[in-house]
Amino acid sequence: MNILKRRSWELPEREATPEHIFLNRRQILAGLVGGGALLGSGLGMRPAFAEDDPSAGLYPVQRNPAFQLDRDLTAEDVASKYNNFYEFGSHKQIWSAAQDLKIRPWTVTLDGLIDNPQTIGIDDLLAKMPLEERLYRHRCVEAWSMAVPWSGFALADLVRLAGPQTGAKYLRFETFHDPSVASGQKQSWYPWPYVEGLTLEEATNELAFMATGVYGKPLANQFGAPVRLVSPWKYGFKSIKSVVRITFTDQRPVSFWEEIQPKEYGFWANVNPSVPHRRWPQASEKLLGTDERRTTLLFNGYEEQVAHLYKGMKGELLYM
Ligand SMILES: Nc1nc2c(c(=O)[nH]1)N[C@H]1C(S)=C(S)[C@@H](COP(=O)(O)O)O[C@H]1N2
Ligand SMILES: [Mo]
Repeated sequence: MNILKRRSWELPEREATPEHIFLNRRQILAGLVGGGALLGSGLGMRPAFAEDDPSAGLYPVQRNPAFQLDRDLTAEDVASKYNNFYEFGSHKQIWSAAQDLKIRPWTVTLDGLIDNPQTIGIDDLLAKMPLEERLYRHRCVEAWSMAVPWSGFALADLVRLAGPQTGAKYLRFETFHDPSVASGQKQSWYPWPYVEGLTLEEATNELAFMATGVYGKPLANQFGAPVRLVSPWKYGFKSIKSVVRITFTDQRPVSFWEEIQPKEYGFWANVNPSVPHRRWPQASEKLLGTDERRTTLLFNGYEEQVAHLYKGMKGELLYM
């Protein structure tokens, strides 16, 4: 009876509960082999975070006080062990598998309709960009949310570096493609590599951010190291991880999820509590790591910063 009554939108919550059990088991397991310090060597497991990241010395960076939260930060341990990163599996416990991703050397290619096409090493890029910390909410389309301190730089600064030409209307972002490291990419029914897109206007909005760190350290692999997009007024799937290419184009990009299921996932994907997903409501969200559910806010609470971008747009599915 319960099974029949259970709606699909409850899935994320159901997955969230077993997560605690998973963690407890892991801790117990660690205890059995003599403590957390052995996690890296015992049992063939890898440490959750790369200690040898060459950019470690850059963090922590100064917090930008313009970005305030209406809730507590999600605990680091919770946010780093509940991730969507389909390249490493279609479940939430990918943090361990994601440690296989080699994040040096790493280059980001800027190409398309720009004056300064280039392929730039991540450390050169980090040296060029003014880094800051921002506290942002993050709302997954699956109706869970978190609040995290990202470090990185405004996407607008990267756009300036690229020098868009007239005619450039969109940014098309692409994730790495390496099935030998990311076993999810061996699943050929997914349209790899992961692709996302923004309009140039969205990309130069003050909120659009490229994260290179989180919790005062370089990004751990599972968060999308070494550089990922953060567009907090949109559903989380827009915030593409481990970016290797940004193409400036006059064509609207078709994103990974849009290609898989265009009836459920569109280009705009702005958060709106009154527009349900086809299979579940979006009115509220579960705060990761707590028992709390909260009412979801229009544009995830960033209405003031972004609502003007969509004023007067007609015939667009802005909220899926
Ligand atoms: N390349 C890539 N980027 C991705 C995803 C993914 O599977 N692959 N998942 C997206 C989804 S659905 C969400 S909710 C966020 C999750 O980010 P987090 O794991 O840092 O919380 O990453 C987004 N970016
Ligand atoms: Mo998501």
